[in-house]
Amino acid sequence: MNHRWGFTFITEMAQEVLLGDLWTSTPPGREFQSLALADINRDSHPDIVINGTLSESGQANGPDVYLGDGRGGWKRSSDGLKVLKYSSAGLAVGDLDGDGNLDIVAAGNIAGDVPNWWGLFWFKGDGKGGWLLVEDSGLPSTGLSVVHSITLADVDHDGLPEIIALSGGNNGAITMWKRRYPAGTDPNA
Ligand SMILES: [Ca+2]
Ligand SMILES: [Ca+2]
Ligand SMILES: [Ca+2]
Repeated sequence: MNHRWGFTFITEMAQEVLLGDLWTSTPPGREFQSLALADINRDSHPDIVINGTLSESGQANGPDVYLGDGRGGWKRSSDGLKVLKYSSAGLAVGDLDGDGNLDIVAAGNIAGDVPNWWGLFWFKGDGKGGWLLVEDSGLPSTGLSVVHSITLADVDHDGLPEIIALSGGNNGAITMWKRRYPAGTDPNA
């Protein structure tokens, strides 16, 4: 057999290299919905960020990060991210505050099992794979219909990215969130 593509399968517990026709589903009770690539820890090796890691109700959820070693090995680096009740597919990686370290903006539900209680959460990166939820980010922590997709773009060319989120469901909408104050000029900081 002449396989043109092999693949690396990354699980929660371990990474295995599977070639060819093998396929393995995610473990029972878990689901991953979205993926982004970025060099989180600035070692020039791409890293993987995943969101929508739904597991059993009542467990802490949130994005997952796997740091790549450049040789196909991956190390989990998700400390500080598991603060949500549920997470959805909404995920983007970028430097939200211009400090040079990549941040994660992820959609999730921190409030409970209620429709339209989805929000956007800024996890500030330390450039080494550590994460801290910015509690008073000003982003909505609830009130959105389920967020399927997020992207970042500096729409107004002020040097900081805006957050553009697509909500689905009955109250579907595209919303854009802009920092009111560029880095270092927030009078409330
Ligand atoms: Ca890296
Ligand atoms: Ca940053
Ligand atoms: Ca901007």
